[in-house]
Amino acid sequence: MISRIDLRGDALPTGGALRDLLPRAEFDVEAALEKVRPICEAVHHRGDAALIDYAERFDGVTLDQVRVPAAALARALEELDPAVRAGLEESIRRARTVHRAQRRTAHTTQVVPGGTVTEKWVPVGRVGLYAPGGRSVYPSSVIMNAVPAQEAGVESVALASPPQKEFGGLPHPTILAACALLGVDEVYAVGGAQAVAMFAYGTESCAPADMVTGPGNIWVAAAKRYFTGRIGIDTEAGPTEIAVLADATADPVHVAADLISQAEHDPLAAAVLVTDSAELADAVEHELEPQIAATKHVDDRILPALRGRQSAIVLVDGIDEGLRVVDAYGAEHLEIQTADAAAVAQRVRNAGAIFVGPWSPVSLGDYCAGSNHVLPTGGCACHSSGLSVQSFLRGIHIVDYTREALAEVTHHVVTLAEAEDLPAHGAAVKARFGWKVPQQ
Ligand code: HSO
Ligand code: ZN
Repeated sequence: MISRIDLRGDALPTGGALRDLLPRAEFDVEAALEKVRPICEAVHHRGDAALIDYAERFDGVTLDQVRVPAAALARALEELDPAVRAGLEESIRRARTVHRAQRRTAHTTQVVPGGTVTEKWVPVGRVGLYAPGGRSVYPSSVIMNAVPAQEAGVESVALASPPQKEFGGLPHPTILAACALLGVDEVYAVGGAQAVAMFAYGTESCAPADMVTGPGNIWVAAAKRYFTGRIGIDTEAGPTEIAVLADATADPVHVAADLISQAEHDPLAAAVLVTDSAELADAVEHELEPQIAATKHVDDRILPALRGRQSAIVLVDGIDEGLRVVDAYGAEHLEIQTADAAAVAQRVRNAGAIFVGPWSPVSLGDYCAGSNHVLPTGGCACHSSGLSVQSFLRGIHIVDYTREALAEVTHHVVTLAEAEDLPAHGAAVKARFGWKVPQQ
């Protein structure tokens, strides 16, 4: 069902060698780049006409416009199941509480008397959010993208999601309803790489955006890579991952349920259990079968995910070694199911988000913890964070020196400029003092 990697006994390898022992799914964004290039160029040159052509070709719908009319958003909200509406509203409320607390205020540092540097935080002007269609219609992801952008103060927030044949060429109604609940009223029925291109270049209907965020398939990831440097992006989203660091005190029923919960997303999803208890490993494996038998998405997603090379039970000598393994892996989601879980969680360095103890499953974080579920995958947690208010802010330094404060440091500037063979740099300062270095 799920492979085992036994790292007990010998000393663990270090650094990259340890990481290489923990295989990941193939997700070759580079290969997809070649395919998205002509799509992006077509959108650049033909604008809305190209978007309409791709909707016909990839989504099987004939659109006469790509912008979703306001009435369709209002209707989707009216027709939304009240229980789903209540769940989305609670999710939005909790996410707003957490993300509001992430706002940053300007800070001024007096470097010397008369010389200050202020760092002010300015939201990105316009953001394009992407919400997938098909297998992954997640209104929760609309929330996780829109809330941090809104709380950061982004003035213009638009969303694209693929047109759905069964909904008359509109994006899925729960996506539209989530937009309506969030106050996102600029929505486009555009999917895949072409949606990223629409936001990057702009078209007749859609103004260009400064940044594109949100999960998507490999084509969306490739388009984000294509536009890197031109627009801002969040990290490229790969298949979802859960790692569980557990000891003998963990409940195998919980651990198995949580592994299955993320395997449910995708045949390439990764479920990794790291434990120092062979008994727990056996019990979890034993528990997987009945739980899988009782759920949906078994043959198309859960079984291929658990059997895939990206999923494993990793046996280690102790929790210290387990921590080294989960740090080397850098999971998108990491659960700590050990004695004294909060203390163990404090010692983790690499993870997109950490879920502590038996009552904080990843599914809670997916919907209603208040935390963000757009998180770094593929080991990017070693250098990047999940989506937050910070993702949508730019810190701008404001340098403000008086004549005296500049005079005092001029000799250093001139010396450093000369050391770099850039005399005009030094001259630009000396010009203010009669082309001389002022006396100290
Ligand atoms: N676990 C997914 C997000 C999600 N789960 C959406 C349910 N809906 C990646 O973090
Ligand atoms: Zn999930």
